[in-house]
Parts: sequence; structure tokens; C-alpha cells
Amino acid sequence: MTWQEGISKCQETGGEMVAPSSVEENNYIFSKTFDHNMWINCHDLEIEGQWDCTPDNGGYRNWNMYEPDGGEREICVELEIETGQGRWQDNACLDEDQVICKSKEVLATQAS
Ligand SMILES: [Ca+2]
Ligand SMILES: [Ca+2]
Repeated sequence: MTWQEGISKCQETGGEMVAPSSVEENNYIFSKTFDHNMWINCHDLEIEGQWDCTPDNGGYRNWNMYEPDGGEREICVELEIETGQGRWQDNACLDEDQVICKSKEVLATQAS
């Protein structure tokens, strides 16, 4: 599904698309990928080159070599599963990728 479809799908199920905040979390998400790259909840929609992640992931970034490279054509962020081995790249938001959602209960537990 597209990045926006992923956002909506996670909300429909009472969760939220994830933005990894540590190498451990990034590796966990990468372990859930199969044939496709995995969208994460980061984008540079408002200001080109300024990446916003939701929920705020403390500035954690895990870019693959030569990424991000998409300028204004690529706004959404995904885990790349082949050359990147879970490192990030920017890509066109209409690409068809996998999505992983985090449940609200988990978020509440972490916040307390
Ligand atoms: Ca961009
Ligand atoms: Ca890119």
C-alpha cells in the first residue's frame, strides 16, 4: 500500500504507523519485512530535507548509503530490505510497500 494508505490502515485498527527510535526497534521492524520495503512514519513534507517522524523518535535516523537522495520527488521514508538491510531511504509516497502498526496500548505503556 502507499504511505498514506498505511497511515490510514493503522489508524483504522486503533494503532499508529511506527517510526523506529533505536537500532533495536529498527532491527525488530526489519525482521517483520518479507518481499517489500517497509514504510515508516517519517517524511519531509513540510520542509524539503527536514525529516519529521511520528511519534517523535528522538532524532534517530538510519539512512542507507547515498540516501536520502530524492529531493522534492521523494517525501516518504521506508526501510530498504535488499542493499539497505533495514537502513532507510526516501521514496515516492505512492510506492506500494509493506506497513507495520504499533498498537495504542504499547504506546501508552511506554509513555507511563
Ligand atoms: Ca524529500
Ligand atoms: Ca531515495
